[in-house]
Amino acid sequence: MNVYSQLKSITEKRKVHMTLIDPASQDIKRSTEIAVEAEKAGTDFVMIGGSTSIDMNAMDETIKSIKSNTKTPVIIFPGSSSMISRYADAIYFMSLLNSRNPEFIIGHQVKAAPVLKKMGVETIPMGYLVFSPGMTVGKVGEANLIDNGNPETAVAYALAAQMMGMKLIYLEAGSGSPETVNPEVVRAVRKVAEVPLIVGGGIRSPEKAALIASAGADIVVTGTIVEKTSKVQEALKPIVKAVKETHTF
Ligand code: 1GP
Repeated sequence: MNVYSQLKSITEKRKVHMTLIDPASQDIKRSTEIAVEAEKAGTDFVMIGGSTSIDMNAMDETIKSIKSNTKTPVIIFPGSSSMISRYADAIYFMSLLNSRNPEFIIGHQVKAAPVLKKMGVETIPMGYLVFSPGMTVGKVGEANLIDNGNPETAVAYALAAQMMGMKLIYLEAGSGSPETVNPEVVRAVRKVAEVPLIVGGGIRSPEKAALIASAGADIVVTGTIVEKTSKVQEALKPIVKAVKETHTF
């Protein structure tokens, strides 16, 4: 079963937790330790990537190390066309739909596509939407930030992503954001989404994770929380539990 089918079949039964590890934030040894601890905490998938571009060799070495120490599927969350690796289980073939710069909508994708085809890595088409405050990804990705209190704009973008054939929709407040995507925005997008909905940015407690999941996120991503603690498993376990036990209502 490919990663997308695996993801779809889990989201049909329950909510999914993903751990984001940014290889630009620490060395390979530490990134691997975080993945090992996150697996013990019950995370479903590991995402590797971020807004700071790193080269293919660093991606390869990080993913090889994580793959040889864990069984959790690894999905690349690329910030640029160089952030690819044959060792990953899949890559989000993502488009930052609300960027002002076509490079982030289609440019990097055109550069990466022939390389990915040769590698044979599974590509999952994903519409990526950045909300205020947007943090680093909002600046680097030159996003026209979507107002976090404006469900109409978010819904219009999500519908457009879906009509373009994207298989996932990601609502992003920005890594380390002081606030999450507004649960009302999540709820409104969930109503029209026919594909799994990912939400991330600023989720650092089980309560916030449950709030976002109950509003309609199928997949909840946390990143900063595991990079800021020496007790990854302890910090992550209650968040993973909250996500997996929450239902949309
Ligand atoms: C960022 O959505 C992810 O792309 C995770 O955000 O680092 O705030 O958990 P945090």
